[in-house]
This record gives sequence, structure tokens and C-alpha cells, in this order.
Amino acid sequence: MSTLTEISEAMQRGRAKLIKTLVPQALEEGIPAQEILQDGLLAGMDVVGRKFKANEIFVPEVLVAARAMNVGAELLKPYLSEAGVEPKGKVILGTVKGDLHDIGKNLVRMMLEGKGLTVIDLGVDVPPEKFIESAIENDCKIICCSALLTTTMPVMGEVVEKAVEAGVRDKVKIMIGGAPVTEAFGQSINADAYTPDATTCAEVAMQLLAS
Ligand code: B1M
Repeated sequence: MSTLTEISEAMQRGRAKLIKTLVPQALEEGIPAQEILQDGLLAGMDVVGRKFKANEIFVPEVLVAARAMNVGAELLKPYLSEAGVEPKGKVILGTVKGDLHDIGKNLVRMMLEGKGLTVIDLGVDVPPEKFIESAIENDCKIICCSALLTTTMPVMGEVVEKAVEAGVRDKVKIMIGGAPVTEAFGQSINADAYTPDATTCAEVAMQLLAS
């Protein structure tokens, strides 16, 4: 069995300790960090997601898988970041109110930091006004919102509305993403950018800061 398959299977079983051994092993084998993330950790998480949907596994199993995912992602962090980059700007990041999913958000954070951006991570379950208050307080030009539930996606629209109400809509770019989010949804709420994954999010954030 290849190390990537082993990582995917360890992820599915939530074996964080095994992930701690397998990820460095894969790196030693010369497998690129991005491949370990995509074809090992995320491939395993994908199976977890499908089983969760089919009621084959339940919240506790998903939580241990999520813990294993975070352990693996932390190990890859230095390899996914560009070494020695100078701070290039500040970004507010959070998962919107009502939503506790943070694995994707944490990956977004990792990629933004990898580009040399300072990330103010507000965590999960973040009310719309908190995004705006923090952006004003910290003089941030970008707000990044993550949502994983169709029921919490609309909160991203509220973030845009709160920015208008606070009179800062022209000073701050609002970026959105998360599995159920689409380009069309982004346009419907007047977000500045929708990106499908963490890497693209970091690239677009850099472009927006330069514009
Ligand atoms: Co939840 N959950 N969950 N869950 N969970 C989903 C999202 C679901 C699709 C599962 C399913 O049914 N197939 C489903 C949502 C259905 C829907 O709304 N249509 C669901 C549900 C229903 C629920 C609960 C309601 C279940 C319940 O209690 N009955 C509940 C809600 C709790 C809440 O938030 N209030 C719940 C709870 C949980 C756990 C706590 C058990 C756990 C979260 C643990 C944690 O995050 N610490 C969990 C998990 C792990 C999942 C699945 C299995 C995996 C999500 C994940 O981390 N994926 C998920 C099924 C799935 O997505 N296949 C599911 C890996 C992660 C890297 O991907 O977050 O999509 P993702 O991030 C991607 C991109 O989306 C993008 O970048 C990343 C990749 O590079 N991205 C951005 C993310 N944010 C971005 C922001 C950007 C740009 C890109 O710009 C700012």
C-alpha cells in the first residue's frame, strides 16, 4: 500500500498518532506537501464526508477524523508556506455565525500566512458585525468568510450588509468560500471574490491587496 493510501485510511479511522508518523514518512519519500494534503489527508476526509452523509458514521467519528486532519495539516504547514516571506498585509478570517466547521478555514489561514499575510483568525461561529468591527479595529483591507452549511451561507451576505452600514464597504474587500458556496452566490450578495480552495484564496487575496 502506498504511503498516501495509508494516510487516507488513517484519516478515515481518525488515527491521529499514525498520521503523525505517516506524514513525515511521506515527506521523507519526497512526496510534495501539496500532494500529501490533497491525495492523502483530503482524500481521506472526502470518504469521511461521504460516509457521514450516508449515515454510515456519525459526529464522534467525524470529530476524530477532523482532529487527525488538523494534526496532519499542522505537520505540513512549514512545507506549504513560502519560507522567509515578509509580512505583506493583514486579513480578518473566520467561519460565519452558526457554523463550527474550521478545517477549511484553518487551511485558508495556512495558505494566507504562507503568502506573508498576517491573519487575525476570529475562529468559528463569528457574528457578521464582529468581522467588520475587527477589520476596522485592525485596519484590515480583506475579510475572509468561510461557511460549510447551506443554512449559514446567508450570513456572508449579512457581512457585506454590515460593511455597508458601517460605511467601510469601499475600504474592505470581502472574500468568501466553503464547500456549498459558489461564484453565483458570491455575486448575489455582492462579495468581492469567491474562491473554491485555500490556495486560490491566498492568490486572489494577494491580487486584491495589490489592486
Ligand atoms: Co459537518 N457537515 N456538520 N461536521 N461536515 C458537512 C459540511 C456536510 C456536507 C456533511 C454531509 O452531509 N455530507 C453537511 C452540510 C450539508 C449542507 O449544509 N448542505 C454537514 C452537516 C449537516 C453538519 C451538522 C449539521 C451535522 C449534525 O449535527 N447533524 C453539524 C453542524 C455543526 C455546525 O457547524 N453548527 C456538523 C458538524 C460537523 C463536525 C463538528 C462533526 C465536523 C467539523 C469539525 C471541524 O471542522 N473542526 C464536521 C465535518 C468534518 C464535516 C465534513 C465531513 C468535512 C468538512 C471538512 O472539514 N472538509 C463535511 C462533508 C464534506 O465537506 N465532504 C461536513 C475538509 C475541508 C478542507 O474542506 O471546509 O470544504 P472545506 O474547505 C475547502 C474549501 O471549501 C475551501 O478551501 C478548502 C480546501 O482548500 N474553503 C474556502 C473553505 N473556506 C474557504 C474560504 C475561502 C475560500 C475557500 O475564502 C474566504
